[in-house]
Amino acid sequence: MLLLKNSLKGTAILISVCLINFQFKPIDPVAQRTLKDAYSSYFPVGVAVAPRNLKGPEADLITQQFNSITPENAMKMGPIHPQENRYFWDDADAIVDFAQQKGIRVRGHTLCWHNQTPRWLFTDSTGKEVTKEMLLARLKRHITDVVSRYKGKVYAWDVVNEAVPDTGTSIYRRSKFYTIAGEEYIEKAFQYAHEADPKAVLFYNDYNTENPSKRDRIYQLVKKLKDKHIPIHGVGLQGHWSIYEPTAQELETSIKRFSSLGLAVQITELDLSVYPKEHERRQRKDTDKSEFTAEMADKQAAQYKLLFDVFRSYKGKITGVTFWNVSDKSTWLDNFPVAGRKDYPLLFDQNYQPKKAFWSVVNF
Ligand code: HXH
Repeated sequence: MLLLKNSLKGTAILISVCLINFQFKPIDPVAQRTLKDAYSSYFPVGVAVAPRNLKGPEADLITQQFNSITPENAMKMGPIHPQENRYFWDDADAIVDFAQQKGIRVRGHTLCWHNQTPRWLFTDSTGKEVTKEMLLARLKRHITDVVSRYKGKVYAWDVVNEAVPDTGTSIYRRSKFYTIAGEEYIEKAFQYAHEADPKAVLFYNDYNTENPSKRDRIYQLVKKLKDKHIPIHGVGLQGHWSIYEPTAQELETSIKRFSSLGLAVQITELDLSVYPKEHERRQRKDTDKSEFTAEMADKQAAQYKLLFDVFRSYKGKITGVTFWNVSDKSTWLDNFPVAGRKDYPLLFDQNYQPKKAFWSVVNF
């Protein structure tokens, strides 16, 4: 009897010791580090997703590591508004519902972009190009419907995407929006979005923002909007960079320049290609290798570290960093710009495991 009593007592003590350990002992802080925890006092860390990422191992990785998500394609005009009188909400709804269930914020992408636009947008029922008035009326209806549906659920929007050309001296890309409506379409897009959700944080978003000429023309565009009191709150640097670029100085120049206008800066589409950046689509050549070497892993870790060191040093000015896809298993850079070539631009490998670059980002 005494023996039984003692062994029960022993078990009780053992259980309480385990509980205390479970509750209070920090279990290897390094192995436990996640992106969202490491950066919790700096900015939300986000990821671009498709509905298929919201099940299985990718869903677990997303909820473990990220506290913001962005639909990679589901909220673009083509997918969400395929015909003038028909919206396709399923994919965007699924992503927003997932985020709400998991307590993750949503960054919307994108309301007005010259690519992935639906065919109906620029033509009338007789096949003729629409007038400026018609284009702006359609843009207003599109933006109002989309922003209203997710009002209070999407905290920030890329309102206008990639309106500045890469080369030349012009501020405005000669897109159909521009040739039909002139530069006013940009102001209008921000006004429509602000009217639909006055609390949403509104961004102009672009790539190649470290190119001095393009940086300067983007600056002029957003400055003009600010001077006219157009409701714009931030600039998105897409961050489609590589293991070779940008330098810390180039990045800092962009952050300082845009935040000098009182605008928030977010890195909205981060990935570091392991190949030198190319600016034309092309076929794969025999000399194009598709492997992820140890040298690439080291260089990528060093470049990610350099960039996040800069991001942290602009605490308060940088208000978000979003990765463009979940893991190297599949990314938009597979086959782009080189057909048939795989890329390895993210922090998690093809088996969803953290890469060397992951540790260089969370250990600081
Ligand atoms: C982004 N564009 C978009 O914002 C995002 O919505 C999309 O999911 C992925 C990337 C980046 C981009 C812009 C221009 C561009 C390529 C990518 O043009 C090129 C065309 C050929 C070769 C190089 C660039």
